[in-house]
Amino acid sequence: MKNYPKVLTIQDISCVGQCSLTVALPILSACGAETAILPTAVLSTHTAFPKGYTFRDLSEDVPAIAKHWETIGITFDGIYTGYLGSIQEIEDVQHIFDTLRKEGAKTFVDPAMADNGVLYGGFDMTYANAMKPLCFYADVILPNLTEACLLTDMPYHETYDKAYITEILDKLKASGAKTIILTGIGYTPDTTGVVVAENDTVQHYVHKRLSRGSHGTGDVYASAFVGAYLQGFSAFDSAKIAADYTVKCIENTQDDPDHWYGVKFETAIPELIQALENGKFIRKA
Ligand code: PXL
Repeated sequence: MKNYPKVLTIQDISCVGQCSLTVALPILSACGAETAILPTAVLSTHTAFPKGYTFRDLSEDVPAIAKHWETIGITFDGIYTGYLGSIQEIEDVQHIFDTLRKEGAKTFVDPAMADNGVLYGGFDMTYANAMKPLCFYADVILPNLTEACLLTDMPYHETYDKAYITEILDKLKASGAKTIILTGIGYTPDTTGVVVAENDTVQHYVHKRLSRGSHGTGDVYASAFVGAYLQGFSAFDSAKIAADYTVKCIENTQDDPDHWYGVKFETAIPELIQALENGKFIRKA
């Protein structure tokens, strides 16, 4: 791989469950990036496991860690945020974008807070509203449909048409969103896909929809997207590479009912690396 970007990812450590940092770190490494982590919380499992999970809030540590890096001049080519545990952390991340990015660095926000019309355990509308300014500040956002509805105060619908998606995109742009990667969008029962809105263009990458809904696929998707993007692929090509990889991860998991909590993303890493290698010639940088 051509580039060796230095990326900071800010999200929780769910010790068991194949999401957030345990997914982002290996995928970004596979994409050839040097990766630094800033954990927002430590949980025994992600919040979809049966109740009883532990939650250690690291909101106090986040600014202290960032301050240390700032004083010794550590900066990044990309900063990518996922699940943030508190409103305080959402606010602090904006400051971290300002202080720890290299010139020309890109910021990516996956507003990981909801899916299928429901907020994740522990989050409420105050949290969802606090996510808005961060999303409208970032260079690239990667919401699913539920999160996009929360960011735009639109009602969530399970079935919809193009006009509904266009209205959501327009509202996001009017609020200041720049590149929008809207995941899980399909207009027929057996397809889904990614809508990429950038400048004045809107493109839709359509792919097959697998019947099994899977936890952690948003994190797998966002990590592969950021990894490809920092290798110099366009937003649309990164969206495609990440989508094909995520589909493969679900395929490799779907016949195992015991593996309900995440996807076997490790098994498809060779295909992800191959896609990055094969696509070298279409890179913009
Ligand atoms: O994959 C998103 C995610 C990340 N982190 C934690 C979660 C979830 C989704 O449920 O609970 C702690």
